[in-house]
Amino acid sequence: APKTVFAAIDIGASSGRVMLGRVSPSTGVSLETIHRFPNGVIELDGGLRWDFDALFAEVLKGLAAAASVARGNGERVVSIGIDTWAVDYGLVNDAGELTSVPFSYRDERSRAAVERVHAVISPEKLYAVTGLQYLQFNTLYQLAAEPNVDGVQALLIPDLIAFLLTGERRTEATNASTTGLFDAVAGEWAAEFLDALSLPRDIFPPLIQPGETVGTLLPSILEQTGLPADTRVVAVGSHDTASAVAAVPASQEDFAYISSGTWSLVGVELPHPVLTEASRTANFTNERGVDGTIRYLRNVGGLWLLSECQRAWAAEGYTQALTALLESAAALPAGGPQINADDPSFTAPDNMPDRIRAAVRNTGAVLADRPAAVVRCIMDSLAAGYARTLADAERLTGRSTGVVHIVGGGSQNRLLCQLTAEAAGKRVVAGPVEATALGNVLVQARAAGVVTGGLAELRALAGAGTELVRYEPALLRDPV
Ligand code: LFR
Repeated sequence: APKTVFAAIDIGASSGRVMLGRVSPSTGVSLETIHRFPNGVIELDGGLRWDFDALFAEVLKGLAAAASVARGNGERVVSIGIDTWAVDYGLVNDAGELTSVPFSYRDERSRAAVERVHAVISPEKLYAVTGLQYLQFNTLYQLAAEPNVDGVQALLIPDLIAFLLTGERRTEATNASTTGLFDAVAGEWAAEFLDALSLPRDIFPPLIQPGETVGTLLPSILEQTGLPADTRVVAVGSHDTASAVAAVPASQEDFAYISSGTWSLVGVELPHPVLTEASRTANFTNERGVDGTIRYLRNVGGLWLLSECQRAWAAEGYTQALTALLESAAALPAGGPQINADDPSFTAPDNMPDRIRAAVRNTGAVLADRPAAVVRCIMDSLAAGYARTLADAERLTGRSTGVVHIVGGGSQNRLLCQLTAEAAGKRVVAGPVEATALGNVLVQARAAGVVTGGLAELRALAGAGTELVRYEPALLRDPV
């Protein structure tokens, strides 16, 4: 029989890719990137949106390439898993057509809707049921900003891709938990809130859990991709952070994690939500993880600050490679100026170096007008934000953490990892960089029966194929 492979569609805010994952219960997972494509917010019709048609075309291109690579190897793609960022959705009518181009959470339109929602449901009540951190772009505020939701359903971005591939409408549960309309304890839609906001009860399709089958591919998709007729779309942790946390290679129970990419998601895994008022005021979230776990975390600013600076500098003709820039930043002395990386004023794109300099000025300090100084400020600020959030997580859960795992793009940033270990006073274990795709593939592999076990087993496999790098809190630099 042909060997089994899994296709992972993993789309982030700055790029997407289609990968093939090969899974062995003894040696772990190997990932092959088949197709990589850029992503980013675009300005269209007076809003910041995602170029969804272009993204879907790239997905099909990637799946076709994956089918042909697998065929060439005598392998069979048994399933496809999809993950992207959370919160955002496309509105689909009865005919199955998108009625508009999906908005990005970076668009400002939801801000005005926040007060309207809170006038109907208090923030305290919202938190007591959903356990979701307040972010101005949570799905419920975006929906409240829609002029009309009659006769349409909201499909979260990964669910929208799954729908276009299979014709089946589902809402995957880990991502549903970021809508602000999901009951964290019951694991069901919060019908009372849908009613209170005059949203149809079926504004979202029914829930599906990671590991369950969404459906098989539509004939037109089979034709365009050349995938075998029995290829299934399997629900994974479709919220990218849920997939990433599922692949944190923790071997001890008292671990914390930082999924560090465009955003930094900093927290711990819990069996039950924490819905206390202290948790709400600290703005910790109780998002759902794979296998019904709770991702108890907080959004901390992320490498978006850096990528936006790089974009601004490139536009000015300054194109020093990131590694060199980070080295210059690492050579600067500790104790420099910091910003609050979480400030919503950094959410929108453009002019990032200027905005960071202005934020430093507001603290009464001065930031040198040099890219290395700006980069150092970003790294110091992120590390401080991570440390603060880790300490808050310990306080709010009453659990102490023995090790901090950093996964995602930020795990390759040695300056950030070292500064984090120092600021948190804890050992940091960095890697894998591809945790999200690994989590995606591993949940598919378990659904196919190729691997068995719970998250601990999946985590051991996630760590097996990667070299993890340790950073100790004591300065490793030469003593003076
Ligand atoms: C990370 C992420 C975060 C979510 C943010 C917006 O990629 O999914 O978890 O808060 O994007 O959707």
